[in-house]
Amino acid sequence: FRRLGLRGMKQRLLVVANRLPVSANRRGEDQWSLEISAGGLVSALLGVKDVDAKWIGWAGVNVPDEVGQRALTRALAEKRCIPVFLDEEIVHQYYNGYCNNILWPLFHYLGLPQEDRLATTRNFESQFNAYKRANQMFADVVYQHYQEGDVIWCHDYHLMFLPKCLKDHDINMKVGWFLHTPFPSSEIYRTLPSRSELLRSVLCADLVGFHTYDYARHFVSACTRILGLEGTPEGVEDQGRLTRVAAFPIGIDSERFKRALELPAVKRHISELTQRFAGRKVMLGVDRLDMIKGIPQKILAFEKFLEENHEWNDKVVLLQIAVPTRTDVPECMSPFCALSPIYTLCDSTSMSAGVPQMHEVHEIVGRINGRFGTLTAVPIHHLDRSLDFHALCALYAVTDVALVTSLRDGMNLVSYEYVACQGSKKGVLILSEFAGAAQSLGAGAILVNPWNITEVADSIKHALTMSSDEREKRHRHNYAHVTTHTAQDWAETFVCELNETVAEAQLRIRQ
Ligand code: ADQ
Repeated sequence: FRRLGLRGMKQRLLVVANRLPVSANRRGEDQWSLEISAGGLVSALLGVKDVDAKWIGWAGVNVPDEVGQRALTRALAEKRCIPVFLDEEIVHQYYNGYCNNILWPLFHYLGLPQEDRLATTRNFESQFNAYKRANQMFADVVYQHYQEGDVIWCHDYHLMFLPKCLKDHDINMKVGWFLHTPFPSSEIYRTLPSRSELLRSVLCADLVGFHTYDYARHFVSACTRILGLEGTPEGVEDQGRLTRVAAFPIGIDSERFKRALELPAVKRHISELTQRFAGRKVMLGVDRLDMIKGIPQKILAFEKFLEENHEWNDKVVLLQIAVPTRTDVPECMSPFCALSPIYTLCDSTSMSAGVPQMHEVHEIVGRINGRFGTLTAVPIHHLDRSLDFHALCALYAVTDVALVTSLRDGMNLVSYEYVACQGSKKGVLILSEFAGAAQSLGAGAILVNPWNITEVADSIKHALTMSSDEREKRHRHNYAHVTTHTAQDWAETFVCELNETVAEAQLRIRQ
């Protein structure tokens, strides 16, 4: 409370993200049913004391009529959410196009799809214009709800133009922007045609945050190399005005996971799973079906492990839970055509996954199960779906090894969630060195290059045969990190830092 420096008042916080943390279903002309999705950001902000937060974002549905819009606005108000209404065309150009077909792959060091490259280049300008229009629509809703002193926290690559829109409207707004994905090396970033305009807009924010120090450093180098501005240890300076740039690694609400493990329903799941897989080691992958998550590479590595370690056939099972996300983004580079193998509110729909990748994964899984399965057991259980929270916690708890092999990932919360649920089992985490989480869990996890399937296969063997002493030691390190660097700390630190940054800037002006 003191850290927020609010002198007895609750800090009003407007959280602006592409998606609201709800799914909305229309039940009639003026009837909506809403379900809150408890993503990382939601639980992070719920845990921050003395903050009065409201959400501004798109509800993920097209509502062309005014009756529907008014009804949805009313229903959302009860959940402290404020909708931005985007029509189908703008969603297509801004969201499917510019955000998910251009920024998402670029920020994850993946190339554009070969067949789409020219079309993307041709459509670039119209998609960028739609992106700016959409950002302006978010800003318009912020203006309607803004009160002096509010903190405005903009999230992610969908809203890089928003800080500029807000500051153009009122220079005194306290604006922070946080990126949930990696920020790529300036050598990659500089290929973006709208590179300067986006950087200049982000620099309008008072505080710019990233998951890791490396992403922050890449951003500062992009500003120095592309805009010719001065990078300082504090951030980026432009004509005497400082934009503070820093790393704020996100965490999870680890207590929520620990509490869930005590629930009878979760205990029941755990005992069912334990019986079901008795006599076999269980390995787990939980990912969105997105090219950045490296699911095909992970399964190929598992195949290699089985090929080279016949004694493990029938004694280990891989459970891969892959929730399909977006299927309407023109797909998708094969994950193998990346530029460089040598590259919650979590927005549940912002991933360019797509049907072809699902087919690719099915094909590999079918082949491996055909090759190594028996009449009574298969080595891979692959599910194309999301699991509810209790089932997910139970799976995390019974698993001997978790495999997180993202080709790139801003942070990766699955690795944190797994560790939080492993209090008694002390399972092993195999973690991609290209996930932000590698910087915090690197000392406890086995780090791998996900492109090197031989290395991943060897790590699987190492994990399965690891001594209990080593497992214990590795787990202790990770558990201490996950339970002390929580989502609440992350959100509180960001908001505090934003308040302080603005206060210091005002002081400098007065002096
Ligand atoms: P995501 O790419 O969505 O987030 P991640 O951080 O792993 O990646 O979070 C995924 C969340 O979805 C986790 O809470 C997980 O439990 C849940 N989830 C995934 N698959 C699921 C399934 N099949 N069933 C049920 N739940 C599932 C983006 C960035 C990340 C960054 C986060 C937060 O891409 O790098 O860590 O934002 O900043």
